[in-house]
Amino acid sequence: MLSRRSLLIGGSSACATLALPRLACAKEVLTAADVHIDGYPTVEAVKWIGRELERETGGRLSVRMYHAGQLGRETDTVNLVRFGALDFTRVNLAALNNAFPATQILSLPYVFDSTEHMRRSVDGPVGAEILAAFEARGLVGLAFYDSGARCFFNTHRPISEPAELHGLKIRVPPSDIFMDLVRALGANPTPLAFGEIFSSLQTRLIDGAENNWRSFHTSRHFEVARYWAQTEHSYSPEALLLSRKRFAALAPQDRELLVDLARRSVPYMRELWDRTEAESREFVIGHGVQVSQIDRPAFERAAAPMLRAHLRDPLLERMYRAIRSQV
Ligand code: GTR
Repeated sequence: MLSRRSLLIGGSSACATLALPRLACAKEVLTAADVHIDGYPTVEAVKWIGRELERETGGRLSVRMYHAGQLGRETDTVNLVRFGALDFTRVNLAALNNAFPATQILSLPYVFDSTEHMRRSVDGPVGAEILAAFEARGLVGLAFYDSGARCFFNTHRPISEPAELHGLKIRVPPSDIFMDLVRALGANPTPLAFGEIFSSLQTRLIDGAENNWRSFHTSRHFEVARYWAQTEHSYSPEALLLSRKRFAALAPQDRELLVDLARRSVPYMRELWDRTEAESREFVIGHGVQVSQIDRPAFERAAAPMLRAHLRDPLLERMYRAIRSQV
């Protein structure tokens, strides 16, 4: 893992340090972090932005991607970006739920009926309002990316109804929403960083976790947890965030370019997502993972009280109504 100090040094541009006129500064490398491995659709989308940026600026601006969690946990990378030690981070909204309450609406259970429904919502006014909310705390919200439908997987048994989750220790991301949901379903939530899931499954510290097909495959969790339940309880999307400090230091035309490229990276990412999500599903099933269909109304009923409790917040309630009107 790189030290924060080396990042700070690497991240500060010669232009800023030497107060040289911008045009005299040859090259600026923007740094980016992602917990996923190279080739994962979110990593590829940010690399695409980097390539386009380099092309459009004749090599003056580019992006260096630190993938596979090289810069640590998602919550740590968010802070690095807020303080300007790192330029971009791509994290799931789960890592932002506690610090940015507006994000909770996109992570709550059974808010979306399908991928298309989630995409419509993040592409519309609700998505725009949430991206704007990042400004208040040193961030620029650039884009939402897909993260599929999150489902439970475990090392013990097939699950088709909530009662079968009772007593299992289930890893959750660092979000009160996910803690509450897993508790509501009768399991024991255990918050852990993404990078710790594989070994925690192996050592039996946890019995399972929940995530999408692509991440289940590429993080190799399927090699240890052999039971997958198609719960689709959350579509919690990914966010691409940029440091507000870095954004402010860019020339106006570079800012515009970056915002435009982030917007255009979304269809690129979605295309990649659709293809690789299906590939991953086939791959893990081909490698012996047992998939159970679930009693969806039973899961929705079990999650309903915690959903209602969170919707007591007027902001979330308003957004929920807007999202549900777009089914
Ligand atoms: C994945 C997401 C990651 C990370 C992970 C987790 O779906 O892409 O950014 O948040 O879930 O559960 O920690």
